[in-house]
Amino acid sequence: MKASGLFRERFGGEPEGVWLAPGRANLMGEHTDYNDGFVLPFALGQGVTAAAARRPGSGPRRLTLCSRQEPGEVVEVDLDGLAPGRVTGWAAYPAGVAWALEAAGHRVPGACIAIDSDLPAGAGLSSSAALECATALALTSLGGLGVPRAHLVTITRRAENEFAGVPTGIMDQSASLLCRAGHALLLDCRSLETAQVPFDPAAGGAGLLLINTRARHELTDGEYGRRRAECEEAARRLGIPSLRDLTNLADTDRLTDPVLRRRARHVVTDNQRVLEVVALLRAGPSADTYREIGQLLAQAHVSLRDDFEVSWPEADAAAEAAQAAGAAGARMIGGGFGGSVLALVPVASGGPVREAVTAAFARRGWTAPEFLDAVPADSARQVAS
Ligand code: GAF
Repeated sequence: MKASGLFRERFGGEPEGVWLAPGRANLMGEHTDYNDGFVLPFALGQGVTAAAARRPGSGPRRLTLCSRQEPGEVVEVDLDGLAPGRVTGWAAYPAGVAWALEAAGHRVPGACIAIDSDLPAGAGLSSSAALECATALALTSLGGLGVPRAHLVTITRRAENEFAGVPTGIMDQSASLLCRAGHALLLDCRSLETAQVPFDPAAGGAGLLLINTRARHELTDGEYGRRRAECEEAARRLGIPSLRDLTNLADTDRLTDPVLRRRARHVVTDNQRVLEVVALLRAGPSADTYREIGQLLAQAHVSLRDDFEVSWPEADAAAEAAQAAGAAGARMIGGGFGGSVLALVPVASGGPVREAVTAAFARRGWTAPEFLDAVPADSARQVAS
C-alpha cells in the first residue's frame, strides 16, 4: 500500500490505520444536485488513500500533511484558529475537513497524514471529494469521534464549499461515503433520502467504460458557478424554490430568456432521466435494459452539450465514436469542460469502442485518451490497521 510506504518515509514509524475513499462516476443526473434534484452515482474501485497516526506528545494540535502526488511538499496546519483562507492548494481539502469537523462540535486530534491516489487527476472522477472523505474517516477514527456517515457527507461538503471555496453540490461526497458495491446510489438532493439500486451491467452482458479525454477538468474556473447562478435565476423568475420544482417540461416556456430556458430544460429532463434509469434497473438486468439506458445516456449527452453547454470537443468526439463503434450510449460526466465520458458497452464491443475512440483522437491530433473499466464499488472504508 503506497500511502503507508509514504507515511513511513516521511514520518517514520507505522500509521495507526489506512483509509480509502473512492472516486465516483455518475450514471445519470448531472448539475441536478444543486437544483435539489436527483442523482445516480456509483463508486469506483479507484480512490484516495490516507495513512495516518495521531501526533505523539503534548505539542500544539497540528496536522502534518504530505501527498505522493505533490512530492517534496509537507504542509503544517495548526488546528487552533483554523479558518477558511488559511490553507490553499491541495491541502485546503484535508484542512477544510478538520475545520468543518470542529465547526460541527468535534475535537479533531493532531495527526500526521500521508495521502496517495490512483485516480487520474483532472479526469472529473471526484478526486477532491475522495481526498476529503479519506481524511474525514482517518480523523474521526483516530479521534474516536462517532460521526454518522450522513453527517460526514454534510461536513465534507462544507469543507469543499466554505473552506476550499468550490461551490459544488452534494453528489460527490455522498457517492464516496454512501455507495455500495454492485449498486448505484439514488439520492434525492432535497430530502437527502437515499436508495441503493442494484446495478450490475455484467449480468446484462454489458460493461462500463470510462474514457478520460485528457482535457483537464477544473471546478474552480467560474463556469460551474455561472451555471449554478443561472439555475438559481431561472427558479427565481419562475417563482419556485428551485428547478427541482419544475416537473413539466412545458413550464420552461415561461422563461423568456433563451439561455435560462435551455438550462431549465436540461435540469427537468435530466431529473426525469434519473427516475427512468432507476425504473429500468429495478426491472432487472437484461440486454434490453442496457440498450434503453444507453439511449438515455445519449440523450443526456445532447442535453448537456446543447442545453446546459458544459460539454467539450473531446467529450463530443468520444461519445460519438463510442456509439458509432457499438456502445449502447455514452455521455460526459461530472461538472464539464474537461474530464471523462462514461460509455455503456456490450461486452463484445469493448475492444472496437476503445480502438474507435483512440483513432478519433489521433485523427484530430489530440493526446490519446485513457480507458478505465468501471465496476460499481464500495464506499469509503478502513483498508488496513
Ligand atoms: C461536480 C460537482 F462537484 C457535483 O456537485 C455536481 O454538481 C457535478 O459536478 C455535476 O453534476 O462533480
